[in-house]
Amino acid sequence: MKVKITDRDALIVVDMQKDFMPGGALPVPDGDKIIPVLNEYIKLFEEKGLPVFFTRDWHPPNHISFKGHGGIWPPHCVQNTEGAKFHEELYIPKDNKFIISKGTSQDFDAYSGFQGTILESLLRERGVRRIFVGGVATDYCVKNTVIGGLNLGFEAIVLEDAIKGVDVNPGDVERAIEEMLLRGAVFINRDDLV
Ligand code: VGL
Ligand code: ZN
Repeated sequence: MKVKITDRDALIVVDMQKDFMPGGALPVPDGDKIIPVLNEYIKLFEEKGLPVFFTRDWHPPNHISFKGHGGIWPPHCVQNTEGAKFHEELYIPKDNKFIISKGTSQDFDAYSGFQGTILESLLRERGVRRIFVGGVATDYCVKNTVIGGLNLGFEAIVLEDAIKGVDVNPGDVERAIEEMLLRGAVFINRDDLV
């Protein structure tokens, strides 16, 4: 399938932080392997003058999603720590990029980049109608960001070659993909973009 990028499009790069990469606190297996192709998408959007949004998990130290504080996850992406930084190979444009922090309050978690953030208003201000989404994890923050966007009326295109999941329960990634498809997301690869 061929998809043409227009000036109503934006790219959302989900949670490409050290803690979600191999060696991090909550690693997504092979999470770093998608960086080269993600960078290609990022540069393509940059060349076309289109906005690129980078979401990041940005939790306080006693966050509700952490084990011992009501949640299931090991502590990860704690504000201002090394693990919360973006992977150093991730390409971040100088201009027309936005960092969206989520899960920033102790008592509130957010798997979607739209939850408790200004992402929607930033997209609407720019006339964005369609979001292209890549990053990690397919079965958590990517899925919820895609569905969150669809629920708000955006079209959503998932970058199939630039996502990775965790599969805490085997089949989670497959089910996440199925759910995104059922809700109307379209899946493409780098070669589909013109
Ligand atoms: C995520 C688990 C906990 C994600 C964030 O980015 O997919 N997963 N917090
Ligand atoms: Zn988190």
